[in-house]
Amino acid sequence: MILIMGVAGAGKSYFINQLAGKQVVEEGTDLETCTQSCSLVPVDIGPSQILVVDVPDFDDTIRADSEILQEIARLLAAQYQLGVNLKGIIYIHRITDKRYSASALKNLEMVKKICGDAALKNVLLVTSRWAEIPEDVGLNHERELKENFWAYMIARGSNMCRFRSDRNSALSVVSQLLVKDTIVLGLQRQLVDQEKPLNETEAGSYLNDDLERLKMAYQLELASLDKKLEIFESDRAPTRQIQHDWHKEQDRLKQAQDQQQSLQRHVGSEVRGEIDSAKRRKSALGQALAFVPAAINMLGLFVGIPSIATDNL
Ligand SMILES: Nc1nc2c(ncn2[C@@H]2O[C@H](COP(=O)(O)OP(=O)(O)OP(=O)(O)O)[C@@H](O)[C@H]2O)c(=O)[nH]1
Ligand SMILES: [Mg+2]
Repeated sequence: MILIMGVAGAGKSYFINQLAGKQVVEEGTDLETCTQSCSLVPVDIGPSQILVVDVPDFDDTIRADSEILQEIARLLAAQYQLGVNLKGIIYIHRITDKRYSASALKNLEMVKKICGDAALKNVLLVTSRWAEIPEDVGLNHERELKENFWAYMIARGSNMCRFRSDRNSALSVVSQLLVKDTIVLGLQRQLVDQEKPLNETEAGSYLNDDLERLKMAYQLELASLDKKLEIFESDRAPTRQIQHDWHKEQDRLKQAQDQQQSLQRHVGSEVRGEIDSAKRRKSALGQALAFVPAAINMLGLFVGIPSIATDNL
């Protein structure tokens, strides 16, 4: 199994479609988030079959980061416990991007936290869209990535390579991971071996700290609105607007609290329980896809399998 990650519009789904040689996952636009949940795509590569996961990006406009991390954590906990081999992560970045956006930084940081330093040698940092930029400008961007944003990962064994937007290039990128030893990610060790709740894993605590900062900002804003309410006590028009803002801020605070709470789940043991009960039940999906190996079949319970993709099996 291989995970494909990167910022919204980086070209994760495009890469997977090129690799599969047909449209198996939906592509979006450069700006808006398209892939909303993890999809598991089985792809034939020569004599071997691999599972490619189209991973939704963090800092998404629709779903909370905590929700996305839970989904990734469930999939990775299931894959590890089912004994499906993981070869690594492909992180895609558009070489055309002039600046490394806050979103791209967050996605990169999450890749690092999910992997842990010891697994960074199984990360491929892939630049795409070379045809859309003069070669010398691309080379400058590439140097900046290598010396700056990606230096930490490269020092710990991550490799850089270029994706030339076609099937052959996608195959050559993926084959660089396939020759590597299989890997267990830091997140998997923390969730499954150490039985930590998600908020105590590196990736979860990173998001938890973010939420803590947001909560403090909302609380400060609420306190300032309380003061304004006292000042304008007898003046109805501004009071109404302040009350409206107060409720909006209160809602945001509640959402951040709910997200923090959702990160407290013991994903590793929850998934183990689900796998055990699915084994007992011999799930409906298992019967529908009886020709798919059992472990992959089970993994399908934790994510969506695009229907066209199963033609490949
Ligand atoms: N020509 C060309 N178009 C690309 C390439 N990569 C992505 N695109 C286009 O860029 C748009 C965004 O690509 P997607 O593959 O949907 O991006 P994504 O990373 O899956 O984005 P999300 O699912 O939103 O996170 C789509 O219209 C793709 O067809 C590429 O290498 N070459
Ligand atoms: Mg996508």
